[in-house]
Amino acid sequence: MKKVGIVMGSDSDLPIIKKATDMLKSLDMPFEVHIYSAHRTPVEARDFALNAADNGFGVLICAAGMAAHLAGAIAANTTLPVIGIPCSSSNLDGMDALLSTVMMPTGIPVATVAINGGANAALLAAQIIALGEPELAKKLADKRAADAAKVLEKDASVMEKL
Ligand code: RP5
Repeated sequence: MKKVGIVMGSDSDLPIIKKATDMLKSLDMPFEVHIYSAHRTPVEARDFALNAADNGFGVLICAAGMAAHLAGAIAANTTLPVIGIPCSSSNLDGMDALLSTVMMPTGIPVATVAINGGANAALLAAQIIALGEPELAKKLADKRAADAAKVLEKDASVMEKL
């Protein structure tokens, strides 16, 4: 199975990345995590992106806050799908990173999830990889069914709480 590559701009983004890695672990998916910044280590970020396909990655997840250019900078150097997580690491609560990540120019797409949306970034990565992995596709379908059953369980007892 192709690996998911995860890059965060700073170790201060770790709590958001943990939500992604927990989800990937629950799906038994291979992944690799790095700290490369579009601003502080642009050469390493570029090299990682340029070599990602040859290094066995199938999807890349990039998390960054503030003037978040990481996902776009990575996407500029690979045709692998790139998922951006805007992080709420500033006084603007992630709105800065959301706009920086989502407003990509035509030709260099970044699939942007919610602010701090680590778990959904992992799920989207899994759905992409699952296109060529029937076992993983089944796990994702089972998870959807289990999540729906939990909601319906709550529905069945909600009136008792009122
Ligand atoms: C971004 O700036 C990082 O992704 C992080 O979210 C934010 C703040 O970084 P630190 O100053 O905490 O290293 O590049």
